[in-house]
Amino acid sequence: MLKKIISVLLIFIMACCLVCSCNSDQTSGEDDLIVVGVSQVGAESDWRIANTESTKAVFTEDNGYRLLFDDAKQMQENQFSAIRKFIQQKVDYIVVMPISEEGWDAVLKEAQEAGIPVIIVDRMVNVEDDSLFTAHVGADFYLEGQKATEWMTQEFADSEEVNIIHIQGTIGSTAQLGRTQALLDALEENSNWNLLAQFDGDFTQAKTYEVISDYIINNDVRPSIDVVYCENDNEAFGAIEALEKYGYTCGEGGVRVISFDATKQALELCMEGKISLEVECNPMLGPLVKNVIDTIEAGGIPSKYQYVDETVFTPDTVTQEIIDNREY
Ligand code: GZL
Repeated sequence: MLKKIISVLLIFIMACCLVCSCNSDQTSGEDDLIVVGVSQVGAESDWRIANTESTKAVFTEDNGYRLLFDDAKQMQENQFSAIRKFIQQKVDYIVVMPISEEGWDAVLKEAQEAGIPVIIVDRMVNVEDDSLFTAHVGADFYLEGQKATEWMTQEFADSEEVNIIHIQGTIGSTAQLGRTQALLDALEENSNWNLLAQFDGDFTQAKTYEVISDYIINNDVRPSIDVVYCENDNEAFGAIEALEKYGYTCGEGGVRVISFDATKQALELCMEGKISLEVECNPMLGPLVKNVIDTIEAGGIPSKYQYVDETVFTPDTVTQEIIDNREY
């Protein structure tokens, strides 16, 4: 009889232990790891995939981190849900690559009230109170656009007319806002520049192929195009595909395709002459984000804003060595 009671008791105790270990949130049981919740936009472009890889490469257990990664599939509401889940899980830090600038005040306030530092990466958030985030690591997108329009000014210095098609990135994203504003400002300054059409390419190859194809076939007269200003490389791939399908040549003497990001595949097209200008936008931001967290962990105060250094490439400056050594 006694043996029976003891075995029932043992089974009961084991069951309790099992239930407790299943109920613990994802952040317990590894007290020495720094838990980082990352909300990523999606996987819409080569740039984004490289940015994700750069983030995952630094937040590893070997480096002392536990990474909770969420892909929002380009929907802002999924980012809000992910951040609220990270708060429930009591992560140590939240990293957000915001899809667009607006709408972040409430959810970032919840993170602040939970005492969790938030680091904004790549694009920016437009919030009333910038204490809602600890630091921003990214690029100066207006400057990127200025680099492109300065090149256009030199390239077309002797042209009477410059006919431009503008393919915008995800509307409301900082990258789109900055790159677009630079072009609009340059259009104001150059009265011989004509904006033939402006489309939302959503940073994807498929959308850009579709809008340029529709534009060409729905025009009574075959449009005379000098420049297609694409706000990222995947849009440039779609533009080249559509232009070549309808008999345009891309490059010197033809349509000048301008692009942003400077991924490997785009630099190969640039070296080929099909992309006339590549403005670099560096996705390898993981180490900079880790540096922000390491600074805080060491009791320091990180810089509020950190911009990455970026350059431009033309068919005359791209080399196979540059392409072979490229991280993305
Ligand atoms: C820029 C980044 C943009 C890239 C696109 O930092 O936000 O989003 O230029 C990506 O390729 O989709």
